[in-house]
Amino acid sequence: MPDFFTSVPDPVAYAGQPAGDGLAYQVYDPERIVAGKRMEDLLRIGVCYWHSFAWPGADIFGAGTFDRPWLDPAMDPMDAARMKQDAAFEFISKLGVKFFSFHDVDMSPPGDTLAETKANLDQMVDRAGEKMDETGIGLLWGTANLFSHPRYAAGAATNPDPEVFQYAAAQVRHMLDATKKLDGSNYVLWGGREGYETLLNTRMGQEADQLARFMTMVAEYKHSIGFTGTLLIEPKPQEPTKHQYDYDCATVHGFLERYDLANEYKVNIEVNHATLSGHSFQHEVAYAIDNGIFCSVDANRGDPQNGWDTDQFPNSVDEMSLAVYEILRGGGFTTGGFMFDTKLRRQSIDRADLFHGHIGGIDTLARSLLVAESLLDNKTLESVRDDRYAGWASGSGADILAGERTLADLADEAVANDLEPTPVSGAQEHLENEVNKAIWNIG
Ligand code: XLS
Ligand code: NI
Ligand code: NI
Repeated sequence: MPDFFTSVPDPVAYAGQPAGDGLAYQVYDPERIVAGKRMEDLLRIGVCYWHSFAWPGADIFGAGTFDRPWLDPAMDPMDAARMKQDAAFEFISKLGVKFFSFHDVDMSPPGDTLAETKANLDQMVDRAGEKMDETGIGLLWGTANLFSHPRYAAGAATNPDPEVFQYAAAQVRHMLDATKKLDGSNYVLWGGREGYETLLNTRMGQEADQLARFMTMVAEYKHSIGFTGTLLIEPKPQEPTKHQYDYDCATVHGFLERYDLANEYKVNIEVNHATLSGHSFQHEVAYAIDNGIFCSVDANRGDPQNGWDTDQFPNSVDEMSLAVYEILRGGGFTTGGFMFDTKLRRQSIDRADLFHGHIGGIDTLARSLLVAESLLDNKTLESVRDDRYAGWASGSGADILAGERTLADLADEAVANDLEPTPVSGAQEHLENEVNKAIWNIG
């Protein structure tokens, strides 16, 4: 196919200043060294296939609005898949980022039988492999769509019907094979419809056991084929089901511990899912890092007035900086990265709009990274946190943590010494101002 995105420079470059047409990076400079690493290697930016190329811009009240010729139902499905793939790789290489992610159904059409569906996927995956070799673009993660087809209306692994579980197993096996073939860094399981609408017809305990069995089989298969990427769960509290089982990082962590899977899975934290669960994104990242399950991020944002997953492009440095700070403090990404699980608004119908969304979001992340570096270098938060917890580093505090004191012995000592702890300031406003200073002053 001839180029589709003809109105943008190839590639979009770092300009360091506002570009008149907005089609240049102001902050994202892949070569810039931040915290000892190239910015590109730290951020590990990815483009998603589904919202960007497989979604027509439809909503529940209206049809697609976007200019995506490959979604025309009159086209031969494999021709359409090839045209879509060409446009996707053109977009990603023009954007100048290193990764992408996809679901099986984003990349290839279903056949009349499961075997045909698999053959279509294999063909498109081989073709994607050639494109990846030509462009140097890598696969951040692969995943299987276990939620769109009507067969999954009552869940995939948590479906009351074992045949649906089996169908899902076939899909995941094919996508794990595909992800390995494309040398993917991770494999993601987002819960999809693993949850419930009403307890009137649901056995929660039974469904949890089914989900755990499925995840155990996935981990076993991963090892049997020698796939070395990381398996990821993507928590989400609700939507599409009223109550999703993978509610948030803490819920997922508890589940993994309960079923002895904590060594096999980490989390892919989506910003919009974090806020839907009533947490901040920073909270979810910090929880995952502190509990050893952090791996990757779906970078997007919600709208504070909407209670659903609006998947908007990230554009708040204030919100992102604190989360990126936690990521950097935790040592940065290993196999994970920032996947743009983002969609355009339905009225953004120009081909260049997809670039504007990504460029703004990537610049937001790049600037947040610089803020995070400055907060870390200046120990703005760490020196205060160190002082605040200093009592636990030695003396009685350290003894308590080491298990060397009992409740009774602490109580006796408190009475004998007439203990009277002195309150100290939490200095929240001071710290908020310090964070703002970093955001405003960073070069
Ligand atoms: C939906 C999820 C989905 C996953 C991939 O809310 O974010 O897009 O990232 O299945
Ligand atoms: Ni996501
Ligand atoms: Ni989402």
